[in-house]
Amino acid sequence: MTNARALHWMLVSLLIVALGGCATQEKRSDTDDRIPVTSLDDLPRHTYPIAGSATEMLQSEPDMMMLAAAVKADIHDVLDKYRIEDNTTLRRYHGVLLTIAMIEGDDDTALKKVIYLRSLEDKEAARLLAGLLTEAMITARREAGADDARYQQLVGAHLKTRLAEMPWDVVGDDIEQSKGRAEIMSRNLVMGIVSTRLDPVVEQLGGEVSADIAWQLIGMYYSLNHVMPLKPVLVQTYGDIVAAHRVEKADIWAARDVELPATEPCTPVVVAIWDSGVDTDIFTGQLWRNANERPDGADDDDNGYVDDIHGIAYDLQSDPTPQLLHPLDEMHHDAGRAAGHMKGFMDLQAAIDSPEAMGVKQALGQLNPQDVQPFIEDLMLYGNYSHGTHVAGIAAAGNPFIRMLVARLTFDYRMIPQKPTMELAHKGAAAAQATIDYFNRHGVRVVNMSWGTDRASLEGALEANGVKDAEERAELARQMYKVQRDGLYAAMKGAPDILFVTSAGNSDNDVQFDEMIPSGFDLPNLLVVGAVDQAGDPTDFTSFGKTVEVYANGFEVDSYVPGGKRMKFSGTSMSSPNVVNLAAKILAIDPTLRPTEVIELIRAGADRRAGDPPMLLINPARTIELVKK
Ligand SMILES: [Ca+2]
Ligand SMILES: [Ca+2]
Repeated sequence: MTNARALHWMLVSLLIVALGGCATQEKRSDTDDRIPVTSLDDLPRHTYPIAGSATEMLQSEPDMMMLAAAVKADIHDVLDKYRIEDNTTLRRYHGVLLTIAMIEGDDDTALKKVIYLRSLEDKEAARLLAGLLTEAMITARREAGADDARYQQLVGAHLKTRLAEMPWDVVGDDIEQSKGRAEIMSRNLVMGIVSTRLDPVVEQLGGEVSADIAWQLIGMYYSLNHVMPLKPVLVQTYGDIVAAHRVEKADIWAARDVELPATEPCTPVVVAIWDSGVDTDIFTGQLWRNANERPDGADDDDNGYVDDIHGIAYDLQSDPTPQLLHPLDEMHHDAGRAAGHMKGFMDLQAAIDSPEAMGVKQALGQLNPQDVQPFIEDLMLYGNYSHGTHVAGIAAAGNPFIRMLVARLTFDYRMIPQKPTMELAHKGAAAAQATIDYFNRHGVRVVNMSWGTDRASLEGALEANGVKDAEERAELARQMYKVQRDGLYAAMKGAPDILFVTSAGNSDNDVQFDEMIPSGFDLPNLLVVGAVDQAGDPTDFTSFGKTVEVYANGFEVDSYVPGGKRMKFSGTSMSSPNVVNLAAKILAIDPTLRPTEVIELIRAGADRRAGDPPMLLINPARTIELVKK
């Protein structure tokens, strides 16, 4: 499916260095006559002129101040005119206003925004941590002035005081990630992203960019000039706090885990790993096998797929290919290096001082702007290459009765993604239908879908490919999205005997407001899964919304990467296959159950996590007990 995104969160946090901050609807009077907004698509598109290249713009204070003023005026306009019933979107708008207030030195507005942003946070850890750095920076510059030699030390001291008061079991994961993010902050990295990702786009667009890009520029400007100079003191402060509090959180999952002994009287269950591809060599004995196909370069069973012995694959253009694992021939450097960097990034996020974490810090330190594109693309390509295998390992653990059928779809790893077209949208929808038809023909009972797409990313990809008119981009994206959404929805609905399990996504957003598919679908044979950590606490990245029914472990989950080594990945991509793992075991014990009955057993066995927000955490041991009754 073209423009689908692997739900990988590592790169998102890499790129978004500064557009942080968060905020609740400012109280209005009861006679609110603003236009209600229930979807991101209902909001107006603003555009902004860019003088010269994005690189030049970022280095010109007067130009950036003008851009910030124009963006601020438009956001105020939107907030006056529309009643936005989505905290994530409100957080984005007010977060940009906070950044602009900081750039403008408007401390009073910035402090008000911090308080407001906290009230918009749905997650406890985020509510506690939102705006702490901003407050520390403002307090420090009121005491000493930002140019004073004492300023940096004062920021560190104020931040440390505030962090020390926080309950570590609630905010620990987030602070460890803050340390990791501080460590990878680099001017060259940001400037490299600007020159390879934004400069060509701005040129193609003729100097008129969307609010999306304008906001990115403002965030980068703030990061470069206000946050990055604090890097040493931030690394030190977060590091001290982590070192002082570090206790491994209790792991609640081992006690809930179930292993099916090979001797049990169970039935083999066909489970599809619909993902970026799988290294099948790792899973001997746990693979589905097409008895009518041989590895001879021919389509022996005449079903339209050459050599589909363990499954099928589609490339980026949604054309069939026999390669069940994403090829690596487009790597700029060798794959081993990218694998090391991937592990290094994951370790940095977890505040683990491994040799790989050291390696990635060194590599980033030496990175010139022209090296940024190959560096990031190799990492993204390795991410796509390894994603499906990692997911498969989680789905298959402890189950000798699983028979995995691989269905590969392809995600773009390039900084400027393939241009979306109507033709590709139709091909993607047809490939989705053909894939689900294949599942139906071969007795698939459960499908893992750790991916998703949305309308806004199509709009962004059109802008990245130089489609100039904002309204035209919006309309084209709407049409292509409709083709993909309707196609996928119809195909899933048409397979009511298959249980589909999908990840909520890693954007900390409401999946329906943002029109995410498939996680925004409401179907009786679909289960949407969010991510918690090893202790069952919500992760800062997990998306939510009323279609998200259960939560499972999606934080630093250990599984295979191609070749058979193991690595810890985080994301709702990892929580979804934990639920598939359970569903496959349920069906191995009782193959007569229908998808809705499997969902009901998963829900009935789950633990209700009290607190804010309340969540259902899967409990495989209890659910399996219920099945055996
Ligand atoms: Ca075939
Ligand atoms: Ca063949």
